[in-house]
Amino acid sequence: MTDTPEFSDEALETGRKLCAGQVTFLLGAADLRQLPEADRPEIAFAGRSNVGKSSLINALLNRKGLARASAEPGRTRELNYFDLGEGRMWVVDLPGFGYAKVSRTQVEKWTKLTRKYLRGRVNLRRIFLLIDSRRGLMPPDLEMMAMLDTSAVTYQVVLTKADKMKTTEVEALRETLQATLKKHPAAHPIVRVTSAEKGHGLPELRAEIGMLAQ
Ligand SMILES: Nc1nc2c(ncn2[C@@H]2O[C@H](COP(=O)(O)OP(=O)(O)O)[C@@H](O)[C@H]2O)c(=O)[nH]1
Ligand SMILES: [Mg+2]
Repeated sequence: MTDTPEFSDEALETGRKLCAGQVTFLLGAADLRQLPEADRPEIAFAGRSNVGKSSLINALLNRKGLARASAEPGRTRELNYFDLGEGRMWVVDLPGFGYAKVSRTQVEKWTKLTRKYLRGRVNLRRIFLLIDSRRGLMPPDLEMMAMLDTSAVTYQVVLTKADKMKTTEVEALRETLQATLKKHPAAHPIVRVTSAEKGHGLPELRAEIGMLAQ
């Protein structure tokens, strides 16, 4: 995975510093009325259950305890808010989707909440849509992308668990996805490849976050 440098040393350092800053769990919101003020840039992480969302957020922010905060029973169906850098940015862990055992009523509830959130959150800068490197795009991911396209929120695909695949395979998937994403109006053209386990791609993702916090 030899990328030509896309970020300046300064951008990488800005991202590193931001993500090494204080991060605290604020609240889990089951209703949009509970959301904190839209007074700062906001980013959100979305993905199918088990895609590696908690692991990636923890690895990015160098915090082991965060996952626990948002993995308490019930919390997994809420929008979990973290305050990054003492007021610099809201980081949101969106409820996982596509979980087979969830009832239809719960899916409908999730869809309604997410759609309202995506349409109404004015400070939302970008959604990171996590995709498992071993699986690629699955039907629930395509549904999520359709929802993001109609909400006109920029989303960037982030491949997770890259350590479980050969570099050539991950790169081929990245290329295919980037071609597919050209047809999606709200999609960011670059797909990021990450491994929460090995740390691959984390400095670059932190640099993106640092730029979004400006
Ligand atoms: N090999 C590998 N496994 C990972 C990675 N990230 C997550 N996992 C594993 O994938 C499973 C789901 O991870 P989790 O972060 O809880 O997913 P979530 O449901 O999306 O929050 C766990 O067993 C993790 O240990 C990674 O980068 N590499
Ligand atoms: Mg999780």
